[in-house]
Amino acid sequence: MSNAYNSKDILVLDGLDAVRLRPGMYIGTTGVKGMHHLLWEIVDNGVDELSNGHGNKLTVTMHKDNSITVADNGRGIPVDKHPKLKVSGVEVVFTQLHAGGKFNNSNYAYSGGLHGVGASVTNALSEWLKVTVYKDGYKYAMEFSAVEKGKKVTGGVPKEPLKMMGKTKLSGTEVTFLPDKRIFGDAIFDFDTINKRLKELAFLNGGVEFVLIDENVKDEEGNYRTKDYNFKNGLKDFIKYLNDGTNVVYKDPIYIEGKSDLITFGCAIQHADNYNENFFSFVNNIPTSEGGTHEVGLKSAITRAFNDIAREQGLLKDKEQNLLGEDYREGITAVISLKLKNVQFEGQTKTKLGNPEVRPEVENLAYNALIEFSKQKGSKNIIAEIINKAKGAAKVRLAAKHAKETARKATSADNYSLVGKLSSCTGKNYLINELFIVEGDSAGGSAKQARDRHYQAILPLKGKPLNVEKKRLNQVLDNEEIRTIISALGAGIGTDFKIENLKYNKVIILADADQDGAHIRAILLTFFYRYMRELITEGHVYVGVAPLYRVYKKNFSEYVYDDDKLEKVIKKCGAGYQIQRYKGLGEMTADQLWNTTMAPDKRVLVQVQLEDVAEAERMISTFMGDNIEARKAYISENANFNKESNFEHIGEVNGEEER
Ligand code: TTJ
Repeated sequence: MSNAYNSKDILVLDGLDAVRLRPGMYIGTTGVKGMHHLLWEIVDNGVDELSNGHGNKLTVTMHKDNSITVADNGRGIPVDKHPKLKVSGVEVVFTQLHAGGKFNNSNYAYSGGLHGVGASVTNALSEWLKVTVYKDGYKYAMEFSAVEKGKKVTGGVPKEPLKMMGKTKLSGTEVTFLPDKRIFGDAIFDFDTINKRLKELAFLNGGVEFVLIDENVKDEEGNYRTKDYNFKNGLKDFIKYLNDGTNVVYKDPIYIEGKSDLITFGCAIQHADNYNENFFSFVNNIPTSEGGTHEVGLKSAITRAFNDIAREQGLLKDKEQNLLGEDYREGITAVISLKLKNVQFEGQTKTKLGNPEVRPEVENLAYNALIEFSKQKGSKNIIAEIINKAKGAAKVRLAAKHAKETARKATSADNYSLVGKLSSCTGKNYLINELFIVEGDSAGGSAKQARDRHYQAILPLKGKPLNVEKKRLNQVLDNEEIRTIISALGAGIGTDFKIENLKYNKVIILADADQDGAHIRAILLTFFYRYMRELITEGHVYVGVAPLYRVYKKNFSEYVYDDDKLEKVIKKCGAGYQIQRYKGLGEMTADQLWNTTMAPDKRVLVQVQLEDVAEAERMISTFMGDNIEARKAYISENANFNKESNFEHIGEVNGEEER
């Protein structure tokens, strides 16, 4: 059988050639993360079908050879010939750039795909891809593969046209592909990454079941590692999950939805007895971490609706002023999931919804839905709690003004006494200066000995700094560890934070790879997130990853940073190997600390990103909440920076600057 079965496909393959030529343009990177984009493209196609009410289950199966299968029980990709292109719908979907959602727009309510590039990009960057369609009583199959011609590799070439394979009672689409090693090297799919995304999709698509099967790992009974999610109450379940471990003000989250010609959305809201504001927004199942017009619209709706409801129910008297948006948002957790056809993403990370027409649309629909909600039986208590909490927030607004004064004082120049513990660097070039915040005095001491004092400053932390989750600004500033950090960074705090005054380009947190270390890291990240957010969004915050082991013998020595990599290194070392295990930074000599964690050409730094704010928030509320068991379980499961799959966020991996 010839591979390129039909000469006119050459034209079809032109687009895929462009993808092979510049993969980064389509999937961001050619590292682990880019490889996962191949999967998200396929998954999103399946989710589109299911979320439109066709089918209710999507399964992802990780195979041993790093190939991966996505199967849904929807209607199946069209098999009939495309009128213009004269090939099957299946072939169009996998060979035409952008064909994913545009094959027949009336069949797709919303164009899917993480970046909307479609399934053909996955095909173009795979060694092979197989698709099986179960549709209208028949089973069909087709196969594509990358073909080498001399030095040139062409991706996604059909082996032969779509073939009818016989009868079936099933319905759905199944796609299996193997990412091409010529593009992605030895990158492999990561269970935790896929698990997290499928769980998020399960929350966003209530009633759809998501299953993940990992054929690489078996339990004692010989069953493959499996996760199975089905959240019948969708966004309400999402909110309950996010607020797990916090004290909520009312038990059942509010749920509203809206629909117009332009948009549909669902939204869940719940208030907790803390002072934070957490909005999580999604557009077409894609997280919009930078917010945008849908969030703005929702916030206006909440303020306007609750003020009107409060007046209507006599909770705000005529002579009392309206409460502010920030009052109603104190302690709020809200999730909004919006569906929209022509999406414009903006912002630094293209995670901000730009469509201006969305703001008034969401505002009106959400306002009406909230007024509707206030008329339902059983909403009275919830509304009373919300208004009461907002009134409390309004009262302390004045106190907060006072707190800002304190903040100014904390950053003023006469505060030298506070930086007593800081060993500053001699150089004044903030573009290269680095501040290490180090857990424990002993590690702090080693770090001071080891550092290059020209550009590396050390701030040892005694014990745990203040838990900032449950405090208002003025209380936060009473804490000495926190004041030391503020003074050292020199850029102020809260609304007075001025990134241009920052004295260090990199702020590197060095904590042990254990539960206490994870806790300290979380507290510091929470503090930065709440009071110096730009520090994180502008990419100045890093977590230094310390090695867990050294594997060595005569003429061999290698540090291991990831538990999962230990075996590999042992094999590499060979017979007669020895292992040294590091329980904490404090156990390392100054030399070792320098060579593993501080020297720019050797260390492993993970740049802290807001990419997954939902998970960060959950981490924070779990860490800071009162549920100690949940906290412990969470830390060991999720707060592990010693994982190579995380190293892709790295500003530098062993000295290599970010691509
Ligand atoms: C299109 O309109 C007619 C009925 O079927 C619609 C469709 O394309 N459905 C569809 C596509 N269901 N599932 C997919 C799909 C699933 C996976 C896993 C991967 C891809 C590329 C598409």
